[in-house]
Amino acid sequence: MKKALITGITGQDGAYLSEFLLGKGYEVHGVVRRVALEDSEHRLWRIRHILDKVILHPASLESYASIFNVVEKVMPDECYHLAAQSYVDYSFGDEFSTFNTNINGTMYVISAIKEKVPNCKFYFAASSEMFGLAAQSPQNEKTQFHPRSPYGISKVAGFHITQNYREAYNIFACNGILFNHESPRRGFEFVTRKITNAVARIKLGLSRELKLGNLEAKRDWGFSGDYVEAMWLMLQQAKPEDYVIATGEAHSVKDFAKLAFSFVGLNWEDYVVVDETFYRPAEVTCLQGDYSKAKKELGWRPRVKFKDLVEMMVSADLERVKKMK
Ligand code: G4F
Repeated sequence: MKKALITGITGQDGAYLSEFLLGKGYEVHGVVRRVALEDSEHRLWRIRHILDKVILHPASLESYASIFNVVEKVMPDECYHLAAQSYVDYSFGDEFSTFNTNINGTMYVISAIKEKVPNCKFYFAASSEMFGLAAQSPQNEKTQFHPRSPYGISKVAGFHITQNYREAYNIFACNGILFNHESPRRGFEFVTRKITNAVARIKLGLSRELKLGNLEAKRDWGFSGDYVEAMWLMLQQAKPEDYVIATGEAHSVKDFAKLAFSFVGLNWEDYVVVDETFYRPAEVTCLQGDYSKAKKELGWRPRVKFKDLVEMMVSADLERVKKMK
């Protein structure tokens, strides 16, 4: 039985990836913070339904020793390094901890792999935020990086660390350059979930308005459940490489809000208020991915369309908020 180690197993992607790997017959291990184990009700909700099937290990991305111990104990065949401070806006407020978690944390994981289990395949969750103010659209694996946030910079560093371990130490290490990917398991701080949660609350009479920042920003939004398959496919190839994973379509925040409100029969303009406190010091105005390499080499393609993704998230939030009422 193959063993997979997932950092960030309690997050959106970690939960979908765990389900996917369990379905493939893997023994799934996850790195979690000790506080998560102590507060499982709140912090383990995304993997509650599979808690009896996965093996959790307390460790912190801030401690090399703790990561090393987990790697030594598990000796994984594949390692998916998903854990990060992943909210772009926070990264402007706390660059130091973003760099510490995202850059040093990546170093700790890949370095422990090199020391203890060098044949383990390694996946790094790189990001379309690395493209930032991109000189070309759509962006592919050859597009130059121009990050616009401490988060984006930290992911560029992680990308190069991953490439360097591949070139210097022959580690089977891949970068997945994933564009925005969402689901009903998305955190509430991200714009898609913020919108669908607000739509549900407004529809059910619990709220009256939704404050948003830049409505014109465009993103290439896909479904997280589709994207975890691409992570796995990268590690099944003959050679380690880097891949863009996206839908190829860009939509604005306004488009998302308009569609989400329309699903419950409401007009977005009656509820959305622009609040400049949600603007970022440096914005990424448009991201759109070209996933043709992944399509050709991995045989991967996105399944869930934009409209279906918005509907899936609104429906899930309506159900959830109804139960809480
Ligand atoms: O949902 P967001 O916060 O996601 P963002 O910044 O694109 O980052 C996400 O995707 C990346 C992949 O490219 C990941 F690497 C990263 O970890 C994260 O998952 O914001 C999307 C857009 C931005 O342009 C933002 O300015 O929505 C705009 N926006 C407008 N109003 C807002 C809001 N974003 C948030 N979070 N909240 C608002 O009220």
